[in-house]
Amino acid sequence: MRALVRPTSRKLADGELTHLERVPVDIDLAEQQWANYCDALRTWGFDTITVSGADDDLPDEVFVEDAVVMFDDLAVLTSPGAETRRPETDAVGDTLGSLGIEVAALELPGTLDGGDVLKVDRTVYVGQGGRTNGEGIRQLRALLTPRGWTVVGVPVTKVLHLKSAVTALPDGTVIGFPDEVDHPEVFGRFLPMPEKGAAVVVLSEDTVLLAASVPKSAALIESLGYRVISVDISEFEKLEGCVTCLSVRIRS
Ligand code: CIR
Repeated sequence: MRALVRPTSRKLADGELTHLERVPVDIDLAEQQWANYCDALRTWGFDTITVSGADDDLPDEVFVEDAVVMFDDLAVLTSPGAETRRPETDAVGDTLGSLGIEVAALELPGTLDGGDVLKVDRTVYVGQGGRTNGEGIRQLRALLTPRGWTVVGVPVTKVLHLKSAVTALPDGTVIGFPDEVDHPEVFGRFLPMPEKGAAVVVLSEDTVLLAASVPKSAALIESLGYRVISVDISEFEKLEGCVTCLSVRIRS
């Protein structure tokens, strides 16, 4: 298993903000937290593939999940909804191409951020909100339907991305903090979490990665029979990032 990661720009503090106030960021701490996050991925069996060099003109580039989404062996380069983030896909596409991975790309006027894409089995929930528009969803559906995926659009109004609000446990149960979830009834099984930002990265069938900022949710998930790995990502949370956005898992 492999995971795509991208080092942080030293200008992370200048990244896009939608729902939070801008606060100072400790960039050295951010770099350390990013290294620890990558270590956790490697500990759980992922080879990390680093997208070429940090580019200080792309403050949000560390949030690599927004630039590409994997569907089986196909990588779909997104069409980021924030203008400042559009150039991020170039280096991601180059890295994937050099690995021999098949790459498709969404195009303007369609916009879609990877943070809006939640896969549960063969269903692809796509948040339609500030960053992703209907044309972006339409293009993704056209690419994926012939490949056996069902694309389901979900309005998102309360948070930046669909996956800021909801992610899925390995058993397919969708979890999230109810105040941040627009339409919990859309998901087959929805389990409320006690804290904002209770997002998981699935590391294996019985292990998930959570942010250190959500200990009650970690305890709840542990009580359901999962092993929970916690990582501190405080500096990325200041920029509206969560654990999912720092990597793209390639399971082929
Ligand atoms: C942004 O607003 O685009 C970045 N500051 C944060 C992106 C976080 N991405 C994600 O949760 N998938």
